[in-house]
This record gives sequence, C-alpha cells and structure tokens, in this order.
Amino acid sequence: MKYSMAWLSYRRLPFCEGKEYFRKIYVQEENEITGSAVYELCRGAKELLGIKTVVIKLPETFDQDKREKTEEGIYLLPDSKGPVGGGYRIVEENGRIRITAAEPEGLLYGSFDLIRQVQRGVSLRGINRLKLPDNPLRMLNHWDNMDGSIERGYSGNSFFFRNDRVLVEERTEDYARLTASVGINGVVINNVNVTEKATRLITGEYADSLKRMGEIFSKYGIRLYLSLNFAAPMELGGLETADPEAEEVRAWWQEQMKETFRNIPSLGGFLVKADSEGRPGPLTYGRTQAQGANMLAEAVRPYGGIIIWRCFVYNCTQDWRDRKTDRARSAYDYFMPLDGKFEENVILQIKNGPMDFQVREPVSSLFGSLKNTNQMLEVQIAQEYTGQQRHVCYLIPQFKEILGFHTHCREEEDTVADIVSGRSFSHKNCGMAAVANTGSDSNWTGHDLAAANWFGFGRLAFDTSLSAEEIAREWCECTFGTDKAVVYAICKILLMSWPAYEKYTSPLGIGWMLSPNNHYGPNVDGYEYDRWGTYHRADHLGIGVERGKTGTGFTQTYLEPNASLYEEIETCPEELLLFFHYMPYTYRLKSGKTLIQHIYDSHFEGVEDVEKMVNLWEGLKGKIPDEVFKRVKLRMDHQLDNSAEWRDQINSYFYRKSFIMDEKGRKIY
Ligand code: GCW
Repeated sequence: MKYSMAWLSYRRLPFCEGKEYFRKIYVQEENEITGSAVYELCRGAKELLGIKTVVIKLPETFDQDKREKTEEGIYLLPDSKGPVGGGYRIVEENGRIRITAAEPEGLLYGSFDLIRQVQRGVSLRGINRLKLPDNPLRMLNHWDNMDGSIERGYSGNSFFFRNDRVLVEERTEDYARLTASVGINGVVINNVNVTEKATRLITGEYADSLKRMGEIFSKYGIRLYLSLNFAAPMELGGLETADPEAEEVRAWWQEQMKETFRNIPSLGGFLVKADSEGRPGPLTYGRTQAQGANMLAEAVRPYGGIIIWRCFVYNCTQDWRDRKTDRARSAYDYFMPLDGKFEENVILQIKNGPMDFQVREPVSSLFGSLKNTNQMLEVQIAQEYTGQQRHVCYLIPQFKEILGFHTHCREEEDTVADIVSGRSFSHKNCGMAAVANTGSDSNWTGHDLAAANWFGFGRLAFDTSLSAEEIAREWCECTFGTDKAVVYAICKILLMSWPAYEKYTSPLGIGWMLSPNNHYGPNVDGYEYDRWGTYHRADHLGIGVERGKTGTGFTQTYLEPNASLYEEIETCPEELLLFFHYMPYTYRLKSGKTLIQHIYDSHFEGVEDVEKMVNLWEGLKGKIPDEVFKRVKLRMDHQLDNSAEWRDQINSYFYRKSFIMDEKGRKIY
C-alpha cells in the first residue's frame, strides 16, 4: 500500500503571491545536501505551483553582493559569515529570494521553510526570516526491533527492519525528507532494548544496508545512530565479562568500533540503555554509569562518535510495601554524584519527568542540578501513556511547559530549554530527543492527527520559542490547506486534547492507574501491588505519594526555591499535588472544591471535552479528504467510549473508597 507524505503531500495551490521566483533556482555550491535542497524546491514548485523550474549553476566567482545584476529567482548561497549550525536567512529583494547559510544544512532547512510559507499562503514578497536552531542535536529515537515489531509502536510495523533484515527502500528516503523538513538531524533506528540480532548491527553483517541508509540520511543532513548492547563483548566476542574496566573489554570495543565506523562512515554514534529494566550495564561489575559510558566514549572518539547514555536507571523489582524506595529519586541518586565525571563526547539523555512519560509529571530534578555534564532532554511522541495514537493527544503544549521550567540553576538562562540548548553551561553536545511515533501505516502515525506531534517535535526542537498554537497552525495548514474553518476546528481539537486527556485519566499528577504491560485503558490498581515503583497509595481517607521530607524526600532533590515550593502543600502546584503529597479527599483546593469533588468534576468534564472534539471533527465532513475524515472519525468515536470508561472506573473507584457522594448527584457506579 502506498503511503501518504503527511505535511509534504503537496496539493496544487490556486494562487501564490510570488510564484514566479520558482521558475529559476540558482545554486552556487553543489554537494549532496544542496542537491536535496534544489530537488525539494523543484518538487515543491511542480506539485504546489505547477511550475517547471530551471536550475542554474552559478560560477564560483559569483559575487552575491553585486546582486543588482542578477536575474529573478531563488538563490541558494553559501555564506561563511552567514547563520551557522543549520541556521539560515531568507530574504526577498527586487524579485530575488536569497537563502543564505554557513552550512549546506541551513540551505536545506531554508528551502523547506520557504516551501512551508508557500503551503501556508504567505506572500513571498519582502520575506525576511533569520532562523538559528536552538538545539544542536534534534533527534528521533525509534524503538524498532529487527523482526519488524516496534516496542510501544502504535502505527504498524517498522520500516527500518523486517524479518531480521535492514530495509533500505523508497520509504527510507521519504522518511528522511519528512524528518529533515522539520529540522531533525539525528535518528536512532533500533530499540534501546538491544537483544539477539540487533546486537549484531555493529558487526559487518548489516554493513552494506546500514551504509546505504546512512548515505540517504546524510543527503538530508541526518546522522544515523544505533542503540548498542553493553554486553556485546560477551554475546559477540565470547569474553567472560563486559566489565568496563577490564582490559580485554576495552580492547574489544576499540577493535569493534574501528570496524563499525569503517563499515558505516556516516555513523554518528550510539544510544545506550544500561542497567535498566533487565538490560546489562556497569553496575553488574560494581562500576559507575560514568565508567561504563566513558569506556565506550573512548572507543568511538577517534571517529568523532558520541555516546548518548540514558538516565532511565531504577529498581524495577521494588516491593510495593516499601515506602522509602522512590523510583522518582532514582536517576537523580545515580547520576548526581557523577556530575563532571563524563567524557566530552558523552551526553546524558534524561526523560522529561522522574517517572515515565505520564500525562503530567514534574520536570526531572537532574535538570539544573547537573552543571558539568552534557545533557539531552528525552520526550515521547509515541503516545505510550497518552492514548497510544487512538486518542488525540497533541503533546507540544506539554513539551513547552517542560522547556519553560525554571530550574533556578542560575540567575538567568535557567530553564530546561536553556540547559539542553547549551546556553546555560556552554555545552556543545546537547539537545532534544523524542521517542518516535511512526510506523508502516499508510499515514505513518496511525492517527492522522498524531503526525502533529512528529512535525511539532521537530519544529520545537529547532525553534523552542515557537508556541504550541503556532506549531499546530503550521502543521494544519501544511497538511490540510488554509481553509479557515478547517484550521480553526483542527487546531482547537489539538489544543484541547492534552488537557482533556489529563482530566479523564489519572488526577493531579498521580499518573499510572492504567492497564499493566500494554499501558492502555483504566485499571486503578493495575500497578498498585506490583514491582515497578508506580503507586498511588489510595485508601479510604486520601490518595497520593508522600515525597516531602517526611516521605521519600524527593522534593529536596530540586534546587531552591523549587524544593520548598513542592514541599509546602500551600505552594505545591495543584496539578502535581498528588505526585508530591498524600492528601485527604476532603482537602480544599484553591477552587474551593474538595479533592474528591475535583476528581469527579474533572472526569466528567474530560469526557465532555471529547464530545466537543468529536463535534468539531464532524463539522469537517466534506472539507478534508474523505478517507482521512473517516479514519479519524473512527478513532475519535473510540476515544469517546474509552474516555467514558476512564471516567466511570476512576469515579467509581474513588466513590467506593471514600464513600463521599458527588455533590452534583451524577451517575457513579
Ligand atoms: O516506559 C518504558 C516502556 C518500555 C521502554 C522503557 C525505556 C524501551 O514501557 O517499553 O523500553 O520505558 O524507556 O527504556
């Protein structure tokens, strides 16, 4: 089945102010990336505007400052004094559009930006845009397995692997086009849980296809990365240990990396999940996370490689009776003492929250606390805990809140966005990564509206100052066109969706309460007596995990004034109240409502919000392609049923625990 091109599915536009520019494209420096830029501009011109473009090579001696002598058209001009790091400038003057950048990537991003402006119906006359990427690394992490399945994948199978083979197909290139069009510059193609065949991806066995894939990515300014297995020296090399301090282990990795980088010269490096959920790591040998990461860093350094080391390390065999062990503290407790001990080519990749991609969590307290270590923010656009791409849940507003969080690590430039961009501590190896939400489905993301998270993550990672509303609108106009009614309804649905999901699922930051293993649908006690460290501790009087000083002390891992803010019930943000504190059902919130009444009200409201979303969507019949309309309609009908299930189970559970009636006398079971 042929797939769509999502926001790059160009429809012929009836009108475009300034379309003449696209008749001629002048290019000064020819290389593989500017080649892609030219290709994209020509393709956009043909499909959006019905124009056949003439491409003209400018002589090396072309002096762009003498522009009055040049003809109309689009000029792609390298400019060593121009915007760096993938940044670009687009300026229209006297019938010429000049895209300038210090690096070819910038010319590519500028070209995609120009096409977006055309798609959005923006006049190109007098256009003047200067864009510099905020984050050096803007990555997607695919959790794809070599048998073709995807861990936490909700949109079909992998398009990177099938039956233990690496796929290099037309779709590889189309994926690269989509991904690069929003500014992503690094892709990890295999699951962080590396087992069996995937362990062999670093050997010669898959070298040819990985090399070709790397080349396709490179044309689009994307670097290929792999996840690796820390126990590879044992599993592949037959050694008796994977101890990072053992001489034979270090030698094994150095030899292996020599071969791997020779086989795949465009490789950027590796993502590592160690000592986590059963995966091997340095702790087995009494070594620290830094010893493990640095050993690998040394092996990849000669090839310019980097090691992205995940901080998702915690005890997943906890006893639920134990109230002192706190999974939320875990990453902090492991990594804080190691601040400053990692090599320059190591980056710690930190999940946005201290638990695991719940609809609401505080920001990880490692952000701001770690000052001398390269850091990357990990978010999840695969909607593992937020409706699995069957519910609409536009996550960019959540990411905006995370990025905007003030850690108070410095007087200014202290937000998560400042830290991971490198502004706070002058780091160079840093940025943002998202667990990807794509698969082999014909629309790539299962739910058509989930593509907004893919597009949005890329756009936001490139430009963290964009608002969630702006990104929604951009995506919508590129995907569905500029009809005002369509844009209004779809943006409204997107922006309502995360708050709605929060309302009808678990209340006030407590999280979880969902079916174990598959993580879909309500199950209040699903994790309550289990080993994963994810409890709500509800009884007949109240609910919440006490993480203040009298509890696990997690509040104290934040820098002041945040530590006190979370410690005190009066100042603790209410949306996180139950994350930080055990509270009685009768506690009065700032709204004047009791906690239990808030739970009832928000659950009824959440489902009403979904009803509104369904109505908005129904109003679009005939205004968007029928196939898309129907596909989304089916999912939204399911979302409505499923949200009602959430509402009724949660409300009934708390009514039965607390014996307190809903003041409004609504149906609770
Ligand atoms: O949230 C958990 C997921 C696992 C995942 C793990 C991780 C890849 O349920 O499926 O494993 O996080 O982030 O490593």
